[in-house]
Amino acid sequence: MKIPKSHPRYGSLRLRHMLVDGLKAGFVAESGLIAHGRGEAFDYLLGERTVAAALEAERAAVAAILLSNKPVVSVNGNTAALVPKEIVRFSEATGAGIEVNLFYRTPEREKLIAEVLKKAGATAVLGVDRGMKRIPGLESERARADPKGIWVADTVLIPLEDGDRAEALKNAGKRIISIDLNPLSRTSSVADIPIVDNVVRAFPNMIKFAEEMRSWNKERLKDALSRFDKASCLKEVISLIREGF
Ligand code: PTJ
Repeated sequence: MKIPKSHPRYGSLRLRHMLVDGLKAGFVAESGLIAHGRGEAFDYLLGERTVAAALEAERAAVAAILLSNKPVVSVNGNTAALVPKEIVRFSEATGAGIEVNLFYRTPEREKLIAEVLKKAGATAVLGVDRGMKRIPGLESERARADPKGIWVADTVLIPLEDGDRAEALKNAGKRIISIDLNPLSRTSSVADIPIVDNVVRAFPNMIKFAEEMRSWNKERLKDALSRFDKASCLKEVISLIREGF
């Protein structure tokens, strides 16, 4: 179905259709549509915009990634459907690796997502070979970690993640940056830097920050990172939802 651009909910409907197309193509999980609906509800409560606290978290996240030795972006079905080009641009701007990691894993979905990312310009996609390691403390397929990627990463960016894996990655000593519209989720509370924003806004914002900040020296990046206060960031987002905007 073609959505008329004049439709007042055009932007929101477009995202839904990107996910439905990804489902039909076989790389978005059925539950991905339900997860998106939950995200939409929180996005609505936040006014479908990047709130100031999220923008601060995005700036801190870019500083953390630029300061890391081995940063990796974890990609699932929903993010591959919504922001494939942006993930590649972000990886180019920061040097972060790209790794496919799925909750509802099948080798077919893994392969299709790697193809989507390569079509979007990725030259290397991790997480699709044999010989994966397993993050301790996790029984789901999400435990898989590429020995050249998440396994050795010091910082992992996890958009739309489940709390169990966020916690297991954190316990494995990694710095965790989440993108999750639910500020109350376990993922948001476990993350070192929780970005409460829609991936479709967070990635473009972070690409802009990365393009500006990649010329900064370490001291300046460390200073930007040290200004970030996770507790007040989450508090601000939750009070915006409670009090309205
Ligand atoms: O592709 P797979 O197999 O790895 O499966 C992916 C899903 C998303 C189905 C899986 O990770 C899952 O079940 O996730 P959860 O536990 O439902 O968590 C998804 C979180 O992402 C929820 O807290 C949503 O509010 C949030 N969310 C949904 N859409 C967006 C979002 N956050 C940011 N941007 C969005 N567009």
